[in-house]
Amino acid sequence: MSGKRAFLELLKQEGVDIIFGNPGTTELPLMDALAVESDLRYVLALQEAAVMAMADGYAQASGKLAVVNLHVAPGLGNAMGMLYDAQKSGAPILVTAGQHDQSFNVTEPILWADLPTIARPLVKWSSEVHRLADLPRLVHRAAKTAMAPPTGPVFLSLPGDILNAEGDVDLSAPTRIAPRVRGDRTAIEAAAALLAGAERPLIIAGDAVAQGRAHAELIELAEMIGAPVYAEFVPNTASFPASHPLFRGTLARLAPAVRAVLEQYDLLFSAGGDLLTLSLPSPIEPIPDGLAIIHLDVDPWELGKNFPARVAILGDPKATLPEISAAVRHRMTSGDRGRAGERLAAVSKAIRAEREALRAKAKAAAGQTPVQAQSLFQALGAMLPRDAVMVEEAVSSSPGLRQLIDSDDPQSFFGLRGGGIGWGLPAAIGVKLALPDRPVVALIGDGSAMYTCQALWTAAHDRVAVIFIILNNSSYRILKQRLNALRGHAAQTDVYVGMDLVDPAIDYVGLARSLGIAAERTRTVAETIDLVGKALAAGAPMLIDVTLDRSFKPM
Ligand SMILES: Cc1ncc(C[n+]2csc(CCOP(=O)(O)OP(=O)(O)O)c2C)c(N)n1
Ligand SMILES: [Mg+2]
Repeated sequence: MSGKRAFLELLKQEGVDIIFGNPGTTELPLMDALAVESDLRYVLALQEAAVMAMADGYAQASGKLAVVNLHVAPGLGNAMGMLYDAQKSGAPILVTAGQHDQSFNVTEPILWADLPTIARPLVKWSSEVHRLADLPRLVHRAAKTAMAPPTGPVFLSLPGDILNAEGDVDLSAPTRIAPRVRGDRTAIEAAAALLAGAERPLIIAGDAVAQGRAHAELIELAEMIGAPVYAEFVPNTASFPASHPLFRGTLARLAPAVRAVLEQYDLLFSAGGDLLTLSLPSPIEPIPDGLAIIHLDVDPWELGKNFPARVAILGDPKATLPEISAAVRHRMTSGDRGRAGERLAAVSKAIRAEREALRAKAKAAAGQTPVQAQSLFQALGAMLPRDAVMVEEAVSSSPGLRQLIDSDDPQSFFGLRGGGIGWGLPAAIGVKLALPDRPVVALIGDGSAMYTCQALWTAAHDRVAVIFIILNNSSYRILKQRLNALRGHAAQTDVYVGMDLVDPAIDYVGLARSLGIAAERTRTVAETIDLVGKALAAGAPMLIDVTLDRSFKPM
């Protein structure tokens, strides 16, 4: 068997059905093998950042191994920003790149560099194949490592001489590490003792809850102790059903805002929640003194990483939460149960009132032009079918999004965890490829869309029916907000250098149409909703460029 054929057979053994890539000469052996391959689909993206983010969306939405194939050092280089995002979201991706023949590399040919070294800081494991006989072991090791909790990207360099070599190849077989690791019994009892008697508990729900499909298990615990559930600081999954009465929305990424919330509580239970990825330094400690922390996570690195945990449990939420709930139930006195019941009623009532107020405010502004983002989200929330999947890179427009659009099942929402913008537009394509029967709506900032707008061509070419909504405030609004808050020269002179996307205004409609996507500009919520309805019915990709309010100063 040839190396190139063996590689494809190995991927199929690993359950792979799509390779996301952008080819060059060093990938030609692979492209040659794909010419006679019918079980693996090659999805071409026209820039490597788009390739990587598509694979990320696909991996997250499918829970399966995604495969990426890039072109030597510049191809890998272009993909690095999105590889960073994939690392932060723990997307299981086998990133591969073609390399020159090993005997040629000593001359330092064009595009050559030491690829595993470049990829290494952003992946769980990084290597190169040096003998055809090692190819199966290394591919299986790569796939096993990417899929092992905590999941994440891995890198494998594929020299041309390995792909072109012929020999007897034993394909061997995949390994999957069973993910349902149960937490330590003693730690579970210690956690239960704290939870049963807590006066003012809160829960932060993280990605592991959605990835492990543990909504029901977390709901059981939250209702039992009457605790509100916050989405973690940078939510990139629906870690809790948005319409549940205890869902309190997303915490901010700034220490003072986090502290203001946490000060209301005496016990924090983090179910795989991120503690804490903040976006700016602050002299204010986000965690108040006296807030006890119970931290459950699939990744030992995250446990107590920044703040000491009173109880740290290494375990999978799906497997461990029922044991915690059982232990809490066993320990709760009738007094505890009474107080928890009162909390459940009071917290649900407060959350309902808050949500209704937010909805009413958004509705009241629905006729305004330019469009207010929250009014658009409210209207979308009211019209989208229950199985709609949101992909979010709304940046400064994101507050309130999770409360205004009900994303209720674990695959119903994907957001930008890593912070490297340009992720959302291609990620939405990957999500739709993973969930072809569900409507996928991507909410993308105008600035963010420009990093990877080439992905629109892939949506057109591969008929991937995503509805792309460009939240167009013709600016890097979040940067203006942050710069204004610094109260420096920019705030005094009202000059914001490098943050206005005007003169010329970007023609997203023309851009999308040039790449084969139907597109329209809208100036009202009503027009936008009307178009979304038409796009849903058409089942084809569409871009809607919504002119948003660009004001950024606090009222
Ligand atoms: C790869 C990358 N480059 C630059 C940045 C810095 N950055 C963060 S937000 C932002 C602007 C986002 O603009 P837009 O998508 O229009 O959202 P808005 O702030 O207007 O809501 C920039 C440039 C980043 N996070 N990632
Ligand atoms: Mg913008």
